[in-house]
Amino acid sequence: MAGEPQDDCLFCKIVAGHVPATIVRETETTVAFRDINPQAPTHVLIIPRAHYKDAAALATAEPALAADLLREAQAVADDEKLDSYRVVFNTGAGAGQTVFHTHAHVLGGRGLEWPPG
Ligand code: DGP
Repeated sequence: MAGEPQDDCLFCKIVAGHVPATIVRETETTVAFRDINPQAPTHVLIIPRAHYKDAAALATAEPALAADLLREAQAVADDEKLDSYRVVFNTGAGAGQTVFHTHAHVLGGRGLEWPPG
């Protein structure tokens, strides 16, 4: 069923507490934790507790939950005292998505170039 935990999903295991992570924020619907391979001084991943494979699937099924991720991105930025930051949803393998459970990357704490690589 849509949104149900998947046995083979790494981020579902983090939500369940079966895989350790450095969690920085939690809400009823989301979990935010530090990326294991940080690309900036602040690199936090924000995920919905519910399993959707990517941002598009989440936004279609539960738009309010997609909005929760963006609100939490600002909360992370506030916690980390970031004046500016970048939110990235890699969507599809060709765009660099490697974990197929929706996640927002929140990056900040250094100058960020545009265009991204
Ligand atoms: P993406 O490539 O957009 O699917 O991002 C997946 C991110 O997940 C990547 O930046 C590395 C991070 N990651 C992978 N495995 C783990 C893990 O076990 N723990 C944590 N904290 N992050 C992970």
